[in-house]
Amino acid sequence: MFQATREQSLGPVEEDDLISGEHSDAPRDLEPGRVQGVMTFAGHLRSHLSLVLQLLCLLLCAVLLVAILAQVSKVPSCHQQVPSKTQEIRRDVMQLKAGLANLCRPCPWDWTFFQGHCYFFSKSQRNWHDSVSACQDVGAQLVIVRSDEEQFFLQLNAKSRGPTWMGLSDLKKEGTWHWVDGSPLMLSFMQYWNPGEPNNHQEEDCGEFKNNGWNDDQCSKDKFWVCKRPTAPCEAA
Ligand code: MAN
Ligand code: CA
Repeated sequence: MFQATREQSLGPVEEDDLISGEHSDAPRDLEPGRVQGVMTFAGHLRSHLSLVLQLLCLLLCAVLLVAILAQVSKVPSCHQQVPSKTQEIRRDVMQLKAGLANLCRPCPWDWTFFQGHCYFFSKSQRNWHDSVSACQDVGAQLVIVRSDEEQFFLQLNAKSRGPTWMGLSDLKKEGTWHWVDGSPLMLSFMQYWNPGEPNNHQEEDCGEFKNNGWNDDQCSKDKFWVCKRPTAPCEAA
């Protein structure tokens, strides 16, 4: 219907003209690509060349756009990298802390932990004064007994090792016993002397763990010794 209407108003129009919407008054025989009113392949190509070129151009633009987008997505963004680096560092710090916590001990190697303190039981023997110095050299004291539990723990260890010096003497005044920190021996601890001790037999001014209790002996004798020091807790920074 539409075609018929146009043919009537505009005169005979080639089918291609109707499709392309073009209509020229130039003689048909002069148009290149048109032989005896029939459009050849070259003619088709020529008439659609600009459309093909436009499509090619569009395609090229699309390819270029995709290529640019692909490149841009590969470039690391500052906003993405900084937090990921920070997270990496945080993770490393957490791992190091966990490793440190595993290594962390309340007492040094070769020391024994008991009720919040560290104890060093010597393997060699020294006189009482050298034992006091040995403990001071490692930031400790020749042991001062503060509780019944501690006494039991120390006595048991000394019994298995042999006679062991403690930080107790009456060097300043015969018969008045003091610990190495200057504090007096409490009456409640007198129960730990072995039966008949302290007897000051041949001038005995230094205290030791011997068998099941305490004894006074000559300070010049070489014996094992026990050092005591506070624990060194690992700081959780
Ligand atoms: C015995 C007792 C003790 C004394 C020691 C000294 O065991 O006489 O009182 O201290 O010998 O070796
Ligand atoms: Ca004695």
